[in-house]
Amino acid sequence: MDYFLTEEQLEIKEIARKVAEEKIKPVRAKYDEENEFPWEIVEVFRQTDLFAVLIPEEYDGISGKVTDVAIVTEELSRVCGGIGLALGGTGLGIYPIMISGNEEQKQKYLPQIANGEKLAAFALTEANAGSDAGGLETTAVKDGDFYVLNGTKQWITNGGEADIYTVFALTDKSKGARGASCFILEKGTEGFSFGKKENKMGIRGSATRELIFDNCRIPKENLVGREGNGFMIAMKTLDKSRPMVASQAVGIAQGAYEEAVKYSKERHQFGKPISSFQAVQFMLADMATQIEAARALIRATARMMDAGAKRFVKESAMCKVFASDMAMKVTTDAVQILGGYGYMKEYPVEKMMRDAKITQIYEGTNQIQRSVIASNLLKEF
Ligand code: COS
Repeated sequence: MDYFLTEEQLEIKEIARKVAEEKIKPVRAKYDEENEFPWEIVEVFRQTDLFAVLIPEEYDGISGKVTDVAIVTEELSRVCGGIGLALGGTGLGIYPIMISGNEEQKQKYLPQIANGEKLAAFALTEANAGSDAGGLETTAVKDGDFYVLNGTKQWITNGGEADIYTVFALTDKSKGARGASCFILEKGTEGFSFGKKENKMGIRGSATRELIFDNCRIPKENLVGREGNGFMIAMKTLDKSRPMVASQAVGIAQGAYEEAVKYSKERHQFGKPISSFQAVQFMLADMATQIEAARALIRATARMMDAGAKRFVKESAMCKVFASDMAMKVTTDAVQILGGYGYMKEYPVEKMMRDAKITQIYEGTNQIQRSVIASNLLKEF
């Protein structure tokens, strides 16, 4: 489908595709196998200015537009759902600063992201605060010119590798979620350390770690927004980033679909390519239709966000739930079309199926997305 992308968008898309095909494809199986962080590819993202796509021009970036980030995310994820997260997780990590940071914080941190000098990470989830994001236990107690942070964050994308962390903690325990605040924490700060690196089912080219705060002192100027605004900042960040998870899902599905089409034309059974059988054709037709529907939903939502819409909570959740459920179905069907070969690691579709699963879980499970959609649509009538 033609989305009438601008010259600049077509250029960004082409660069991301070239990076994915030429640099990521040859190493994706290695990173998946070794569960290592892809620093060599981060260097390529730097050189090709892909980090700059995350950031508006006034902070040394080249875009900051949701549509452009969605295009890049889809292209990278088409080849590998994990490696592109060095960039995607960085976007999520700096959105709180872009949304609610003051000018000084934006001037200090955003250019370092734009030029790829530093990666970022978003730290909300805890062992007992997953879907119930308001159930945080990490505390930040004011002490003169500092806040003293204590607690542990879990499953943080880019954890350990990133230099800049946006961390959510309670400044007023008595108020629960309404007592949460957001802070910028730099790697190397005393009292800030990392726990074990997780051994995951998919997106294994991405680092996921625990963050540990033990009397960690954060300068008070690193508070983002006001005390007590943290939950709202976290929710607005997720509203902005869920279409990116959806784009990741569309990319993974697109990659799996292309593998399935190619294989179905090459594989002969009963004396014919399996693509000549209606059973396979109908699967391919459904895959293509569902992918395009998800992409169209994301493009429409991104256009709305880039045009300055104030509220897109429902649309953003719709993108994530539709695209991630679609990606799970499409990647599973791709494995089915490749049959026994699809189940083997020689072909990339089993990895794509593993990578797709996380998109139904992180940045809010699809059950939470459905709750968000329902509670917002019920308010409309
Ligand atoms: N934008 C702005 N404000 C929002 C908001 C949004 N999208 N969603 C909620 N809020 C505000 C509400 O308006 C409410 O404000 P008041 O205190 O002024 O009334 C406050 O935040 C609390 O909202 P609510 O009562 O809806 O919160 P709940 O605790 O019921 O939970 C859900 C809300 C479940 C939607 C939230 O916890 C959530 O998104 N959970 C999933 C978290 C997640 O994605 N985790 C993954 C982490 S990153 S990998």
